[in-house]
Amino acid sequence: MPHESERLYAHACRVIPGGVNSPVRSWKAVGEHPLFLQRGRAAEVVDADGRAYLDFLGSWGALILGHAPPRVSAAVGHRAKSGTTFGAPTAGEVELARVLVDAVPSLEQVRLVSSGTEATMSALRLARAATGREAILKFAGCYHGHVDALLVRAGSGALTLGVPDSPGVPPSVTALTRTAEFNDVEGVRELLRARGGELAAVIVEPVAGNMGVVAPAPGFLEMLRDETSHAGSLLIFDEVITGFRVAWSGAQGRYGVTPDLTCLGKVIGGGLPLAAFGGSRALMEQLAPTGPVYQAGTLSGNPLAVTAGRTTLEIVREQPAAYDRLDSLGARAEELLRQALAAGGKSGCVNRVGSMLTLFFGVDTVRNHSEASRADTASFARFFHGMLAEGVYLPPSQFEAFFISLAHTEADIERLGRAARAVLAGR
Ligand code: HOZ
Repeated sequence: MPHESERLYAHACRVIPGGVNSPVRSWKAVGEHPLFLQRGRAAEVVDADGRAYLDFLGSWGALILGHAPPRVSAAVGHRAKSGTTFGAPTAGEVELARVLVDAVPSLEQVRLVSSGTEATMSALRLARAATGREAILKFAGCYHGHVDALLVRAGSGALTLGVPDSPGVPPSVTALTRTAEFNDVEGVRELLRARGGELAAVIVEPVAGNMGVVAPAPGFLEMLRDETSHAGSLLIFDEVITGFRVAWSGAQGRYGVTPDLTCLGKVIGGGLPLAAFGGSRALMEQLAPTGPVYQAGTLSGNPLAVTAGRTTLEIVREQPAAYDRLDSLGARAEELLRQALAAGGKSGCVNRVGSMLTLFFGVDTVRNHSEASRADTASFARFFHGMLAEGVYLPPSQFEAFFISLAHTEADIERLGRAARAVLAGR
C-alpha cells in the first residue's frame, strides 16, 4: 500500500471508526486499505502519494462534470467570500428549486435538504402523514440511505458488508417495512392488489444502483404506478443516483413514469452536500410551515451547495446533447468490458443504463437482488486491484456502479477497456 495512504489510514483508525466516514469506502469488500485521495481534475484523481488514476467512482455518481470543473469551483469560491450559511432564505435556493421543478416531471414543489438519507426519510414521513397509513414497501437490494425503516434487505454497504439489518434499528420500526423482489412484475402486482391498501408508500430506485446497476424490467415501473394509484398509496422514486444522471428529467423522464414523490441528491449538489425531495403542491404544502408535517435543517439550502448545484446544472444544460454523449460513452464502455470478459475467458455480464454501469462476475444476468447476490465477489476484488495497478479507480465493491462523467473522453473509455482486457487476460 502506498506509504502516505497507509500512514493516514493508521492515524484515521485511531479517531474515526474503521478510518472512514462511510463504510463502503473502507474497501472492506475488496480487501486491503483504502487510498486517501488528495485532489481531482476532470476524470482524474490523485492519491496522497501523488499517484494519478482515471476515476470511475465520481464520488458515487455526484460528479457529472468530473472533478473541480473550473466554473463550479470559481462560483463556489466567489460565494464563500460573502457568507457560507445564514439560516435564512437566499435567492439561490429559489433559482435551484425552479430548475428542479422545471426539469423533473413529478415536481411542483421541492424542499432542499443536505443528504439523500434526509430526503428519503422526509419523503416517507410525508407519505405516512398524507395517507394516514404506516406500512411501506421497499425492494430487496434497493438502498435509500441509512434511514432506520429502510435498512431492511438494503443494498450498497449494507449488502457489501453483510449487515442487511443493522443492530440499533428497533424491530418495531422495521415491522412496518414490507419487502419484495425488484422487477417481479406479476408477484408485486399481486402483492399490491392484496395488501396495497395498507401501504403509505412504495419506495423504489427506478434504476437500482446499490446492488450494482439493475435496469427496471419492461412494465415494472408502470405496474408500480398503476397499482399504487389503485391502492391509494404513494409511489416514491428515489432518484438520488438517477436524477440528472440518466436524463435531464431523471429516470421518470427516461421511462415515462411519474411518481408522487421524488428524492434527489448527488448530481444536484455539484459535489457539495445537497439533496431534495418533492412532489405535487398539494402534498408538499402539508409540510411545515404551511402544514403540520415537521421537517427542518440548519444547513438546508446551504448557499455554497446551492451555488455548486446551480452552476453544475447550468453547465450540463448548456452542453449540446449532454445525455446523448453520456449514453454513447456508456455504451462504448459496456462493449469494451464485455469484450474484455470474453477475451479473458471469464463469465459475467455488464448491466448499464446511460452513464452508470456494473460489471458482474460469474453470473449471466442480474435482474434482481437474488441474482446480484450470486455474483463472484472474489473475482471482482481481484479485478478491482488489477485495475488500480493499471491506474484505473473503480468503486470498491461488486454492488456499486461505475460512473462516467462529461469530463471523460473517448480516449478515457478506450483506456478503461484496455486496462480491463489486460487485467482479465491475467497479464
Ligand atoms: N451510498 C454510497 C454508495 N452507494 C456510499 C457513499 C460513500 O461512501 O461516500
